[in-house]
Amino acid sequence: MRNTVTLEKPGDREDAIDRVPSDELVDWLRDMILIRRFEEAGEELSLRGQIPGGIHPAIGQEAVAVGMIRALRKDDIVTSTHRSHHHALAKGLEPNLVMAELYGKDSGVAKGRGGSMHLADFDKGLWGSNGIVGGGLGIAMGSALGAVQLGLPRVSVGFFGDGGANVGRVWEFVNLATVWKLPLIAVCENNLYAVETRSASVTGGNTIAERATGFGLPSEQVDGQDVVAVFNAADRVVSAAREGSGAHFLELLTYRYKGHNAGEVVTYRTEDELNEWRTSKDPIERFTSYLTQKGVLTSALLNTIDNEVARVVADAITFAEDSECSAPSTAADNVSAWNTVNGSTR
Ligand SMILES: Cc1ncc(C[n+]2csc(CCOP(=O)(O)OP(=O)(O)O)c2C)c(N)n1
Ligand SMILES: [Mg+2]
Repeated sequence: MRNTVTLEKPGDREDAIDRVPSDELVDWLRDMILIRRFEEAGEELSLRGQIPGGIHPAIGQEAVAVGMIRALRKDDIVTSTHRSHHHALAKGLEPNLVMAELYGKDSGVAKGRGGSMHLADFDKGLWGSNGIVGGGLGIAMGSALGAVQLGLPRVSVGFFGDGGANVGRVWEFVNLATVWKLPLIAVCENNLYAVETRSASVTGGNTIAERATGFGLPSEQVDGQDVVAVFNAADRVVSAAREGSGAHFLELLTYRYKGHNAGEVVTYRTEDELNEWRTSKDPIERFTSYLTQKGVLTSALLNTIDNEVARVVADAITFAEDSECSAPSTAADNVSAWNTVNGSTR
């Protein structure tokens, strides 16, 4: 691993994980297993042609979403990327409505207009997944600026990938968020690849986290396969940002087990590399062991969770398949331009 830039940790503060009740920790594991099973089902449905358009599974990246988002309050804001289902489910969007959106059905979170890359639920604080690499961070920055202007105590988290970290606009957002001391957490979800490109082959400097320090931002690189480490880091920066310390940067090291999109034939990495991540760093396995050692999880409880999650995913598929597509006559609804389809001039 390359050099790490660590954020100063207040000496008198216990790790945030120690304050989380046991039943909540079990909920985190349930969320992580739900994300994995939802994504596995989504990939299979996509390959069978049930889901139109592409999807980008986040299998392997569950701890990033759950660890970050569990450190937030419900009214804190998240913006996501093209790889977004894990963020959406961790932010509390209903699996039925997310699955229906992937199917392009009227009952989906965006009425089937957006699909996988345009999940949004303003009531739940998800201000959109985003097909424009690095674009979501700008929306999170706008949300953080809005919070300051309106005097709202909310914090905004903008996710982007290692590919996004090589896009100029990301650093424009980071710069302004620093200068304006916005309550923004910029989170680079570094899964080592951008489509077929190995991040290390196109990324200068020691770490992505270190780049942020050049803008004067507190910045930290964290093991993104350890939900406890992600949560502890997230809690530190979210609390600090909420108290007015300004923007923060986290680089979370993670790995996607599947191709860039469902069905991609992966030719650009070795089986050994994949197996190493799957066997020795799997976030669900690691958290399962952690909870078992803590005496919080038994194999019977894990079995119950597995069965519950299987039911939730099966119900989501049934819900999506039974839902209707939007009526063609509504195709131009919510289009913010003169509506010439049905003759209205607004
Ligand atoms: C501005 C822009 N450029 C290029 C693309 C095509 N594209 C889609 S995903 C992607 C790779 C993104 O990699 P990364 O940011 O590491 O996210 P990951 O897919 O690994 O989650 C690219 C280049 C795009 N969607 N938007
Ligand atoms: Mg990537």
